[in-house]
Amino acid sequence: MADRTFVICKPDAVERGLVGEIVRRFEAKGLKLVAAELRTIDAETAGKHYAEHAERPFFGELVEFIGRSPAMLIVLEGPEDTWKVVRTMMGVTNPRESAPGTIRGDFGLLIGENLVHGSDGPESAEREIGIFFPGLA
Ligand code: D4T
Repeated sequence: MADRTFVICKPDAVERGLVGEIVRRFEAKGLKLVAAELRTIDAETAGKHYAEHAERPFFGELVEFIGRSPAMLIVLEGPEDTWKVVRTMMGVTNPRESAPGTIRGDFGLLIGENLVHGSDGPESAEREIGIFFPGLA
């Protein structure tokens, strides 16, 4: 049974020309692209996506950052636990602590500009795919 997850190459990744490298890694791992679109995320959509962080002090900055320029929105598919495979390849949230070999570990330094988002579980994946690609079955 195929298993899907949602990924954002955040505005910093697009601005730095790292989308190709990030997508290359996922494809090389064996994950398949199901959907991909370069889109500027509006504040309403960002608010829905980051609803769990609404009370956090960095929420305003988060919404502003994610919408400051186009992001690459991606749905990936793999055989099982795709969200977990992607999260492992991303590295931990703070790029200063992310392991070398991970996307954040290899390319990032700032927590506020940590290059990628990946759903943190099957329910989040379903919810987020529904927000960004409502037409996807
Ligand atoms: P995302 O959601 O972008 O995949 O990141 P994580 O799942 O790895 O981390 P998160 O949900 O805890 O944080 C969401 C987003 O907020 C930024 N952030 C986080 C920040 O700017 N300052 C902070 O102190 C924290 C904890 C980074 C990712």
